[in-house]
Amino acid sequence: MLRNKEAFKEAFVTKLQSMFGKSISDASVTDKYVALARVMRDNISMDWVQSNDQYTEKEEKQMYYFSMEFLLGKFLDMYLINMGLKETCQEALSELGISLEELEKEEPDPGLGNGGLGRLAACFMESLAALQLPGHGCGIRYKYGLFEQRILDNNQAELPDNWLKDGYVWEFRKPDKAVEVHFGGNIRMEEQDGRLNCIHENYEAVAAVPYDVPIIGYRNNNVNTLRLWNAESINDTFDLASFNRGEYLQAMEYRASVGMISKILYPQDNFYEGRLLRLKQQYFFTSAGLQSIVRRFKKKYEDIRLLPDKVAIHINDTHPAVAVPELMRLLMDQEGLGWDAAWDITRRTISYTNHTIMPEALETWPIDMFKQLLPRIYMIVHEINEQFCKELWKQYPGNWDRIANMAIIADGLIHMARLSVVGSYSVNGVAAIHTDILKNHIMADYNQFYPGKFNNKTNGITHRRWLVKANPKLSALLNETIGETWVYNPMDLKELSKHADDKRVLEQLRRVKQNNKKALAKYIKDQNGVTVDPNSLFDVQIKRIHSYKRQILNLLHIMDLYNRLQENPDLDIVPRTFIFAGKAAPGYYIAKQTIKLACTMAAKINNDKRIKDKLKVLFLENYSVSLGEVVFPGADLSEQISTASKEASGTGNMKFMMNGAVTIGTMDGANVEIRQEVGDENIFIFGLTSDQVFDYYNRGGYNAWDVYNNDLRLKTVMEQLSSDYLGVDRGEFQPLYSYLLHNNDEFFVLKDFSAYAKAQSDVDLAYRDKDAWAKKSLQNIANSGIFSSDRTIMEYAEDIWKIWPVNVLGKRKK
Ligand code: 26Q
Repeated sequence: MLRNKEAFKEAFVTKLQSMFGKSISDASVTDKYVALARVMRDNISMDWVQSNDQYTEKEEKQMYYFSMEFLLGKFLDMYLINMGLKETCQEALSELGISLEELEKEEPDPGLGNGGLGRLAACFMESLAALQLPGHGCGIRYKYGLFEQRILDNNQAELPDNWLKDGYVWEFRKPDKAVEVHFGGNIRMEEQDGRLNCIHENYEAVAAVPYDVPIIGYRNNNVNTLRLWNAESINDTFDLASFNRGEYLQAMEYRASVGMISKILYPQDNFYEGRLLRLKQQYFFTSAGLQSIVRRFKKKYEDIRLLPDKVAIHINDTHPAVAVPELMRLLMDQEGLGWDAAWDITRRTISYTNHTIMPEALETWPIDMFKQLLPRIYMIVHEINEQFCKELWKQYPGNWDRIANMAIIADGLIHMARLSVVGSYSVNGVAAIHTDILKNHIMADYNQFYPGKFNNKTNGITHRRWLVKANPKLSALLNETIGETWVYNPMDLKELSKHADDKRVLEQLRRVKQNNKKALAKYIKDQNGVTVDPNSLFDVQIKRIHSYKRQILNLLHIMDLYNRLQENPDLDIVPRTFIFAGKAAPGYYIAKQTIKLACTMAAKINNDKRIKDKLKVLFLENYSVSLGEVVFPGADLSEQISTASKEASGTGNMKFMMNGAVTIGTMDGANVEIRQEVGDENIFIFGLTSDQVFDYYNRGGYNAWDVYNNDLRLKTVMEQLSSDYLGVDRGEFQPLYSYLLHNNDEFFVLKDFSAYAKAQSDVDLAYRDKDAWAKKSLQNIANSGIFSSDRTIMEYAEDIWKIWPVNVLGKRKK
């Protein structure tokens, strides 16, 4: 239908006319964007129907990825690339006098996630479709995504992210597929035909209405579904009559409370807060998702016992952990199975990924809160716990401590990670070191009790978004140098290693990087009004602001560099541009102060003429998928400096690597595997190891004040932090100072400072040799294929989900 540009032009012009009654000359940029997106949408829907039909026809097992977050990014360009229509579209539009790039700016960037976990879910969706796997997403259609960040007077300000205000062309509302979700009320047992039945009464019913977003495979005909649920009042969807009974106020109150459920994404990342609304959100989308899965399953199959053969359900962290008791409920109360059969099915259907070992991120719910909101679900959790504790007792008779540590319900709390481990057949960590820590420390008891259940699946990123889309110049160079197969087979990037000593390739690579840095410099000039030199080393830390990620370590080091430059303006250092971006949770004081510190330092350093432009500091506001797509391609150095053991994996580290940045980092998360792939000469590793960190936690022996007193350079910057040195009121950054010293530096910032400074000076030396640096950059790209989410998804598909590619027959061809 859109095979050539003439057809494309015609479809576009026709759409513009039929939708807006306008010709090109009348149409606004928004009109043109919407028309283009609509043309694409029409084209997608045929393949979508085909995919679903053929998945059903062939009786293929389906996988559903349940996640509270999907950090999607923009789709238009991605879809054009995956459908093989980008050039056709570009040419067609340009002949009509329209710039595709300009239209792309009109698309909202749906920020339905906080950070790594949400972006991982989005990368997985893309890879599933690319690999022709029948895998779908299930989540929430938040009216407001992650807040928009502005920097005002060096402080973070939060604005609502009203991403739906102009409509969203990629979603398909499916009111006929709505289901009901029930909250509160009470449970009555009733005997019927010699069977005890559970009757749920006096509950509050909420309508869950799906909005489906198509996920398009790369140059195949597979279109999978991301189903996002919207909460609506039953009156709106099912029963307008009850509205007319004079219960107007009650009805309005009910409406408002229902509307809240899918109103906003919680902006905390790696931090748990036991809010009732959060639990409502969790049960809302999990129940809706499971109901629609069971409904679809029953349309095709008679025997519910086949569920685990035809359906895999994956829970992204514990946020959808109520899937375990909810599936039990559906199987027993709705399908009439007994406990044992239901439990057997549930535990062969659900698998779980853990994304953190940070205790403050582990979810627990107070029994009373849980019971009131979800009375039937609580009964089931209670019974799961009883039976589990009995098993534990058999295995470890009399070992109360061990049993208490493993029980799902303990100390008045329901432990969602424990529920997830017990209720699933597979538990995986997201990088080798992380899985190791799970198996040997955090979940060691479970690992012994369930041998073989724990496994590793190192994270990945979709190289089609993060390389093909974000870095077209590098992609073109790769195509020219090693052919185009790497787009399907990312491991083929290894071919690039053969050119590691080819001066011409190194020179081309340098030129690509230089151009990307110029584009980034322009973005910086436009946004921050600061001129940066593309010849300086672009040193980048972009990620959520969190104490364990140690942005402060980076900032303290910059202060030290600045001090040394002030003492000696002729100090021989490679000019550097330090770039930061990232959001702080609105209530996270230390994180917000960290942003303020970065912005304050930027103002002081960027305006200091004495240091001759050797140092620039930037804080780019509103980090998002779209901003990442501009920054990763222009980075020389990737900062991955979390306290060892704290960063489960990291995925930004992979995006940098794939775009030819070299990593400075600790032996944490996937950095360990990056090092293994590129070799010691192509990465800068420093700092405490996770074993050393655990040793200090367990045995003591670390005193932050000792480090402080024995390192004059460090002491100086710490004193500056607590003074008015940065041109702020004395005491402005005292909280950061106190936080570091008075908590005995729980993330070992002071402890790792000198090792970090040394690693940074090694970077400085290495960067001077342009050829040697380009070679490091090349080796990073060449060895990044393993970090494609294609590899990750293949492993999940084969080892955990047992799903297989489906070749959808359709019009588009490879
Ligand atoms: C939980 C309860 C209440 C409110 C919020 C939350 C919550 C929300 C988001 C807890 C955790 C998160 C997000 C965690 C996250 O992004 N973890 C990251 O996951 C990545 C993908 O596996 C890893 O690469 C990162 O290392 C890990 O930090």
